Amino acid sequence: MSADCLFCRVVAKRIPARIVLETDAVLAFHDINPQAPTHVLVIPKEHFRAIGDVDPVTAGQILATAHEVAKYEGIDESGYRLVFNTNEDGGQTVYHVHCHVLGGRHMTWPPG
Ligand code: IU
Repeated sequence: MSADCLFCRVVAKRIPARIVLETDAVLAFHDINPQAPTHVLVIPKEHFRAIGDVDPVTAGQILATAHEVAKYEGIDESGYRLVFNTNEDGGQTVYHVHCHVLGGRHMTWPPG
């Protein structure tokens, strides 16, 4: 746990979140400022700054859980988008790696 990390505090249940799924390794919860009808964040419980710092096993757990979230939210067949905003140009604002699961509407391309 990183003492000043917001998402570590969510993992520790010190900050409330609307949890969708939880395993020993990862937590999925609704984004506080949703950008689509479904907008869930999947995070590892262990603190990693960004996707480049994550080991392959944990990365796989994040992706597998993201798909489970899509199934749980009923958007796996209609379609969804997974996003890892990474570092400044990537638009990352919270430096505890997280996978955005977005769906429930048609996504445009390219992203802004
Ligand atoms: P980003 O990829 O680092 O920009 O995404 C951070 C996300 O975390 C963003 O979508 C916020 O709305 C979301 N979030 C949250 O769900 N709860 C919070 O307390 C804070 C940010 I601060």
